[in-house]
Amino acid sequence: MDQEAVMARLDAQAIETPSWAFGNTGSRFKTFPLPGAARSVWEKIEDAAEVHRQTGIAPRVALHIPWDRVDDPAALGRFAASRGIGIGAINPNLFQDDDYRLGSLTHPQAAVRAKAAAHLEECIAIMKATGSTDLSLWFADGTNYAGQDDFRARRRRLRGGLEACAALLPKGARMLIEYKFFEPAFYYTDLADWGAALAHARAIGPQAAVLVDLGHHAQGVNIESIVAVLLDEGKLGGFHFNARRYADDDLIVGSVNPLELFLIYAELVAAEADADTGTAACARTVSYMIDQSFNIEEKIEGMILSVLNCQEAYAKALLIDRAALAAAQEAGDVLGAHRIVMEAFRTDVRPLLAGWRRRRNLPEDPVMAHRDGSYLREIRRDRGTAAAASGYGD
Ligand code: PSV
Ligand code: MN
Ligand code: MN
Repeated sequence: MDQEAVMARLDAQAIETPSWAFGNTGSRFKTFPLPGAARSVWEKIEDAAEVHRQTGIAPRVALHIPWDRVDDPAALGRFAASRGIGIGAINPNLFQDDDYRLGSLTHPQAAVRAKAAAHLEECIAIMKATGSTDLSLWFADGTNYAGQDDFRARRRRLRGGLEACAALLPKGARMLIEYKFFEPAFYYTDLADWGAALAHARAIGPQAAVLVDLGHHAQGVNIESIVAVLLDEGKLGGFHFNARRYADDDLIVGSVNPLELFLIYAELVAAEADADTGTAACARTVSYMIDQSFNIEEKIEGMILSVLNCQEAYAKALLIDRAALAAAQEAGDVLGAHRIVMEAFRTDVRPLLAGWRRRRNLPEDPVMAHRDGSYLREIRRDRGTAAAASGYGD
């Protein structure tokens, strides 16, 4: 792909940031308060807008309900628009109420399932009022002991709850079903892997797709091949980008394994150009979202870095010589094919990206522009240091 074509593709890239990354968050051991950290959903939106201002490719912010207190969603949508961004995915919270001890949509008691369904309905109302088109679903549901509950009964309850939820979605909106192989349940997780999520998404139909969170797999799993399968099935709905080393660490995207991030983008670029129209269409509708929390580092700077690392990985993936790669693969040239992929990965795209930013009147170095800019100074001065709560979002 020539430089102009790469520039045009970079123009279309969009990465959604998560509101929950901008407030004070910590581990179960300690939450360290950061001067200037956002104290409300309004301030989180302002911080997300700063990330977009500096990078040019983060035009939406995802919300988490009720970590984000949203009394008037339409007003919140207008506020976001006034700051130059939109509202992205709505994330229901079906894991922090006492009632959810045995599950939410999978709970053995109908009354708790109904409560979970009502919360999903409330989130869909927020989608309608804010213009959000993605309902992002993660369930902490699972069991801790053999015999605690019936696997298939739980699966059927979940299917019923998802189907009922899908029926309420506005036209053109989707539910993205996230899986995670461990945590918080220790014996069995109702949506443990992409296969479980895919089966539900297929049964529900065009309004459901699978969400891949990079932190939700066992060590060493080949995530790019999962991405390829889901694209081929027309069921890759979106990503929660982050980086992990030991568990679901939610570190800065690309900070642990930039090669993995690049190889994931390589699958996406290939699928966008696929002759199969279903695969290509699926690749074009993927929602690129970040799911992170910052415990000791600067939050807005960390988010800018995450967004830029996605841009760098995408730019490198666009540089893969696809024709040469196809020829090497057909010829069975194992190392020739590998070399072509690694050539693109090793290319220094920083000058290309600086050029792209110059053309868009963006700072050439967004991290330094943020560090030296007035926004950071002002929020540190005006917000002070908020008392850190124990959980994520309060
Ligand atoms: C769960 O680990 C998860 O990745 C889900 O996406 C949640 O919504 C998010 O983290 C925030 O806890
Ligand atoms: Mn996630
Ligand atoms: Mn996670």
